[in-house]
Amino acid sequence: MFELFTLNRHILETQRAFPHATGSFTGLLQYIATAAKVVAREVRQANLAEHLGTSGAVNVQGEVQQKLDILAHNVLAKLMVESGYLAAMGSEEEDHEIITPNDHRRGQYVVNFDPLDGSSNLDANIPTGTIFSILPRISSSKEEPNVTDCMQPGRRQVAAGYILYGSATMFVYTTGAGVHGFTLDPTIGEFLLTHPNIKTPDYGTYYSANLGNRLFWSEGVRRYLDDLNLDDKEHGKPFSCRYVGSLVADFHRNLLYGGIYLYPSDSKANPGKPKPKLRLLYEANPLAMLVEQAGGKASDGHRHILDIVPQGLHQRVPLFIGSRQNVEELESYINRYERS
Ligand code: AHM
Ligand code: MG
Repeated sequence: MFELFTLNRHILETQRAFPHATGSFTGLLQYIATAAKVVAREVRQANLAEHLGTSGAVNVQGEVQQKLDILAHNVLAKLMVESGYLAAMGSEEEDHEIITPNDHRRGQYVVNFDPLDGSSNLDANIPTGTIFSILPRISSSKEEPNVTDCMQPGRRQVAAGYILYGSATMFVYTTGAGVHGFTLDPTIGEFLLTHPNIKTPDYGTYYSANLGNRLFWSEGVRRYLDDLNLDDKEHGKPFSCRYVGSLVADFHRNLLYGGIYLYPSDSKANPGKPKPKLRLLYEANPLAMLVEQAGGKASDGHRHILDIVPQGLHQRVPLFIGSRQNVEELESYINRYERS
């Protein structure tokens, strides 16, 4: 008989190691896990329940919102507010920070999240994900929580994780003591530990990038990509390219198999003015904490992602993330061909 190690048990046992833990953090993670099960159910039934397609609205990023983007945001936001453990949150789907209303109990934590990443893939039945970052509240409990609570460098995260809605639903998280993955057993409605203490290979031979943007990348990134495509068997080259276009799915695959995910700045929409796409607070930071905990690295080409001081709730950053040696090799190309 295999050991029935549920996510709830894992969270509780991890937190028991901290003698001063109040249970708030444990409670918050449990609420997120419950919300994830609801979102997973909705994603699975979307085709039948007519939840696919666009909502007709556009979010602050200028992106068309899918019906499920809004549904996932509402489920997560409602449950986290009701938990009583949260002071404020930042969501990809809301222009401004969301403050827990003062008729609710306000807690000591802040969550930044992307409710349903990769949602433009939904109609084609391709995996999507939820990404979350948990920070300590910095405003005092006597003052109103505010946007500065959400805008903290990634190094201050106390936990981070994602839920992957793939062929199975997985919950992968870290509280700074390794990365642990759980698979939802739909017959009992529990996440079960299937991937304890995930370590990412130090070097991998896969890369994930939208190669359609290649012409609009900087010289350093282009030369790095050319290097990966060389005939050099000793270093596992040419690498294999695997790109789903859903960050959680691409990241998860590389975390397990090793390699690098790249989303550099590109000048496709703004000739001469390269711009990044992915968001720092609820895409790059949580995945950076996870990858570092698994032994990998996350960089914007010059700096550790986790050291960046946020300038805005929806700030975008170039993202190079994955196996440590691969990311460092990319950085050496950027240093050689570009000035910061
Ligand atoms: P989203 O948060 O609006 O879904 O956008 C983020 C997504 C990532 O999941 C994915 O890696 C990337 O955007 C794909 O971008 P592109 O279509 O340019 O390859
Ligand atoms: Mg996203």
